[in-house]
Parts: sequence; C-alpha cells; structure tokens
Amino acid sequence: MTNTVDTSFDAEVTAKAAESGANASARFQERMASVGGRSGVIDTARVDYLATKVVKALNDIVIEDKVSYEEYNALKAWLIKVGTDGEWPLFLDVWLEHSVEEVANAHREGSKGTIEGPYYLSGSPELGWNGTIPMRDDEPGTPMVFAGQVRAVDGTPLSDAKVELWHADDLGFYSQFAPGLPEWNLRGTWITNADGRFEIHSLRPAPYQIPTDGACGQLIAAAGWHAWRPAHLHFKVSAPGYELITTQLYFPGDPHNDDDIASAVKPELMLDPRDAPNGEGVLVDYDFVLDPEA
Ligand code: MBD
Ligand code: FE
Repeated sequence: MTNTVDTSFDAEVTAKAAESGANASARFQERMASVGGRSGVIDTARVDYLATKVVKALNDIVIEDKVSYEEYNALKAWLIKVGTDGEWPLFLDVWLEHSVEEVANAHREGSKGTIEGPYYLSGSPELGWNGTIPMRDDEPGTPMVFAGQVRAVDGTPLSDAKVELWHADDLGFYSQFAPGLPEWNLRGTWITNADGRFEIHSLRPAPYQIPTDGACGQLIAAAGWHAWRPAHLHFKVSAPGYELITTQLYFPGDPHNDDDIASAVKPELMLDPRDAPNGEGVLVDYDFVLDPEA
C-alpha cells in the first residue's frame, strides 16, 4: 500500500516537471506579443552580422572537432526535442542568459543583477511594505523574514519602490508553471514605505533542480553534468526614474553555490541569514541600490 502511494507521488512530480517547459514557452510568447514582438526592431545589418558569426562558429566546431554524421543527427534530434518539450526558454536561460545579463548590466553602479530565468510573472499580489507572501496553509519550509531598504546610488531612500519576489516551493516548483499550486503561490510585490524600507515574510527556499525529464535533462545526463541550482530568491526591484534591476540572492553553505548549472551566482548576491530570536526560522537583511535612468 505504501509503495502504491509513493509511486503515484513520483509520477505526479515527473508530470509537473514536464509541464513547466510548455508553460514557460507559452508565457514567453504572450509577453513578446504584448510588446509587439521584439525581433522586428533589430536591424538587418545587425542580424546579418550576428547570424553569420553564429553559423561560422558552429561550422568551425564541426571542422575542428571532426563532428560525425552520428553526432550531427543526435544534435538534430535533440534540437527538435527541445522544441517539442517547450524547453527553449529553459535551455537559453540556463546556458546563455548569464552572458547577456553581464553585457546588459556592466554599466551599473548599484546592486548587482543576475539572470531572470524562465519563471517570472508580472502582476503578483501587492502586500504593502511588510506583508506575507501568498502560501498554502501547510506550505513546507522554514519561516524567513527578509528586511531591507531600496536606495538610489547617491544614498537617497526610495519610497513607493516596487520589490517583486518569486521563488520555488520546497519541491522546486514555481506556481503557474507546475500544476496544482494556488495561482500566486510564493509570488508577491512589496511597496517600500516612506523610509524606502520593506519587510518580506516568506519561507527559506530549498536547493533547486531544473526539470530532468525533458531535453535539457537528457543533455545533462548524456554529458554527465548535474541539474542543480543553489537555493535562490528571485527579485525585480524598480522605482520611477530608476533602472529596474532583476537579480537573485543566495544562501551561504549551499553545495551548489560554486557550480550553479545556470552560472548565475556572484559573491555580491550572497545573503547572511541569522536565526530568528524567537527560534522560528531565519532573519535576513539586504538592501537594493538602484541606478538612475540614463
Ligand atoms: C530556475 O528556477 C531558474 O532560476 C533558472 C535560472 C533556470 C531554471 C529554473
Ligand atoms: Fe529560479
């Protein structure tokens, strides 16, 4: 009897992982449609330059490494599977976005950014300056109070700044991407008070494995890699007149801080949690510093 229960649970977890890719693709396409489709704004000369360079880089690898037809066909089959599994957002965000982010944020003097990943949604519930994130009554995890201030690079506290947080549940699932979770589970928006302060009540996230049952998992297994990201909190912080920052924060001691599959950890993004004085969970402080808009 116990066996039967365990088996169905595993099947459910696998099914959830498979569905995340399809949802991530659909959500990305909706977002692109709502901004009028970005590809049309890149001019011909730039597309010519970049596409030529990408194609040449691939051809150079084939020649230099004497890629066989067997390897070429394995690649073709795998690329088709990335699409049918809906894992292009996952693949690109795990293995390429970190370089795009490095270029995009090189000019910033304020807080460090890092990649967004495939699971952001705009419009999460507003919770005042110090509210509790939406979660289930029996949500597993350690309580976490995350307090801080939003400031400009010149030190001015920014009131009415928006602090958006999203993170996975204890099993590594993001609401609206994995099925069976309340719509806005573990997603919320805080608005800073007159002193630029906010106080988030949530749970400490668990280490996270990217879905292993799709094309990305197949590549990871075939190459002998691992699928782990360290435990992380995703943020977008913004205020009128300042550049929005997309970032993530991490916890010291996580076994995957030094080998994040998504290469998105930076030393500046490490938190310093301490035990809460009441013995219930952890307290963390972190301030966000925004660059003025150019
Ligand atoms: C995630 O949760 C994530 O943050 C990234 C970057 C990629 C896949 C899943
Ligand atoms: Fe994530």
